Amino acid sequence: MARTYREQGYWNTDVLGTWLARTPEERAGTALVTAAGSVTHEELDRRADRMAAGLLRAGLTPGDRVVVQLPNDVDLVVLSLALFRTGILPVYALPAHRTTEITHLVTTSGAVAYVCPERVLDCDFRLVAREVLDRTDSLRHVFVAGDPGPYTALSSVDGDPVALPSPDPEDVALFLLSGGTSGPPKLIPRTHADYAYQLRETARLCGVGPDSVYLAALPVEHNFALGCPGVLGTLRAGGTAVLAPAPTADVCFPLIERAGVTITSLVPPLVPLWLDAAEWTDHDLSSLRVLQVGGARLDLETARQVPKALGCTLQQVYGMAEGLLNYTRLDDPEDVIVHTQGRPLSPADEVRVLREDGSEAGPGETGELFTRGPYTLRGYYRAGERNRTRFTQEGFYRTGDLVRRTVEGNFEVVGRINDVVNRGGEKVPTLEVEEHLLAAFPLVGAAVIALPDPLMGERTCACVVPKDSAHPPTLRDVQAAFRGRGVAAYKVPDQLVVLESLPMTGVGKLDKRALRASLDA
Ligand code: OOB
Repeated sequence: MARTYREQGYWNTDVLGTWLARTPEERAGTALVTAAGSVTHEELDRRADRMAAGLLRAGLTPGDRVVVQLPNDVDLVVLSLALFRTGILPVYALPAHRTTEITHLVTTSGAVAYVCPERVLDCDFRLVAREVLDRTDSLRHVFVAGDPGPYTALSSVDGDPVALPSPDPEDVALFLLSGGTSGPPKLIPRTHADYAYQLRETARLCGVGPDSVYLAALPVEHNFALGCPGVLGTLRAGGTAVLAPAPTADVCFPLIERAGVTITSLVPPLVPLWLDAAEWTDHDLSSLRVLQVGGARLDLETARQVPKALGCTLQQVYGMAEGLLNYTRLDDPEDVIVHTQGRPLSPADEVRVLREDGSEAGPGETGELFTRGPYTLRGYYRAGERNRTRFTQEGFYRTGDLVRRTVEGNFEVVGRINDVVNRGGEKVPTLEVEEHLLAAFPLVGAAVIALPDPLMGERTCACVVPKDSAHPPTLRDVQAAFRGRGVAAYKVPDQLVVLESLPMTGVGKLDKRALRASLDA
């Protein structure tokens, strides 16, 4: 397969981090915009080279792993480019992650460094770093954007540019996190060649070029805003990336007006909020051409309203950090754009929709999606046994998604096989939440299920059976316990149901279907 991808030009000598604008006019153009100011391509290039030199001077070496957790800001982009250029591998954590998740990422990746902000809202990340250092043994550096406290300031990672090794295009360039089908997130290795192909091809599909201005409203550490085409795809096409510290309309609308944003991406729960705000705003949003929506299912009514309310084209994106990306095309008929989640990005993407017995499902019939292609992983990093169940012998990735394919080849996502709550695009692994509940309270049993939610699509409902039925925990107790355990806020259950027992199947397995049905009733 690798030979085919090379021969057909999907993989070439392109590596990440080196595509910045070349002509003098391009180099003088704006690469990044934040609320605080802007940075040209030339300056971004220079700062990345200086940080690359600083990282090597600090003793990091190519192949080392670094857990990166920074808000959408210039530092995050400079650092990413510096890491790609040195062959040091970022492990992208989400801004919402806390000690539990960061500890897991450091342990699994064997990271030698953790890069975090000084603080965001109520969280002092230097305290997170302290706990992670106590619980792991590979970390040698903590770099902090802002006041470093006892650690090293990221701004001091600097040096006169040095000759850099050129990475092999088929080497791993970065790690993304799985949405977590069960348990904590798994690491997804993405190579220079595969990710560079994704960036080229997504920019082409979305019409992103030197005149494009992409707004990163979602966290840049997530595949959607990083590379679909996102910040990296826009930069390599010579365009401008705008970095928003939050995805809310009050933060993003002024940036859209100021920078003349042409394209942005959102998860579904944000869309109705943007549509409402657009009705009343004084900001000029007329530069916006494309709104990409993905991460979870977008409802029909909202989808229909987008073009009129925002004056732009809607593009549905059904993607995954593991690889495969599906898009509705900008010139698709309205019906396709509103009703489907699109079709594969690449002619080399192989997709199979299989019934439970493994046979091929027909058009319109629901089955599980299996996929293989030039930018889809062949195995999670250090996942051993798990890889045997998540991939077929021929290397197809089992997505766990239940889909239908229309006659024209567009997908509709109808649900999931695996146990995960899709909370408006944020994936909550139920097993992990159950483990936290059982560890925090004296319980006979715990089961976490997704319930339909008007805003989020799905919300997390924790069903617990307390040992002492006279003193059951309350939702507030649960919230406090999760905070105390240093778990990302999006994993805290939205609802708590106290039961006397949990329904079981014939063979004595927890029957979540029956549980869901009893709560619906
Ligand atoms: C994106 O990536 P992940 O890795 O956070 O989550 C992937 C899963 C998919 O397997 C599917 O279950 C769900 O999220 N999903 C959708 C969807 N897009 C993703 N479900 C229904 N409709 C959609 N449009 O979520 C992601 C990565 C790149 C681009 C966009 C989204």
